[in-house]
Amino acid sequence: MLRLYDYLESGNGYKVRLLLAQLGIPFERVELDITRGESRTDDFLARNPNGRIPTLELEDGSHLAESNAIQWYLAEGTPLLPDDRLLRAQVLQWMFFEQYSHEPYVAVVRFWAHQGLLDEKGGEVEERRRRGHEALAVMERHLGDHDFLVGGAYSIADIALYAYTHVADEGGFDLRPYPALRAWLDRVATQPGHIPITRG
Ligand SMILES: N[C@@H](CCC(=O)N[C@@H](CS)C(=O)NCC(=O)O)C(=O)O
Repeated sequence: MLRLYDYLESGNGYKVRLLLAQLGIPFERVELDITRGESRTDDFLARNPNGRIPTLELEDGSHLAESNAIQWYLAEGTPLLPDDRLLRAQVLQWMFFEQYSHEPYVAVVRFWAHQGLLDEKGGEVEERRRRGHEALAVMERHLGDHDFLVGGAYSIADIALYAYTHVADEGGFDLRPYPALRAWLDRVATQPGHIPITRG
């Protein structure tokens, strides 16, 4: 059986949990408390030298890290990853956007808020919120005339960006200025097999 090294609060972990649930793939979840260094033990570093969850252990004992790479691996051959060459590249386009222009701002400020670090981080918080809003505005423009991010159908690109966008308010991001984005959040949350971030 697949084994997912995970941390329940993590949107990166949630991407994989949500996809596994929607594909109906059974898996064992191993919760690591990343705030107590449990992803930096010798045992875990042997599984992922980068010391981060999510990390997926495959049936043959090999390991795969990086949430979007794991999603790509799991979704291959399913309706959640298109066959068409251009659509596949567009899925990657949104996943790279998520990692470079969205997650470092929207996810990181939420993590700081959860850890009570907002005062300590000072002006960095507002700068990251500004950059996070830039990413949300890009999504809003696209979703103004598209139901889903790629090809008119729900895909792993939507999962990648849903994970931290739907909890952005926890980092102080007000989503009221983004009506198309909020309608998309509702569409994603009503896809078959959807589970909340709080469920392991
Ligand atoms: N780019 C990676 C980011 C993974 C990541 O930053 N994981 C965080 C939790 S969301 C983590 O494991 N942090 C623990 C640590 O850095 O020790 C992905 O998409 O999976």
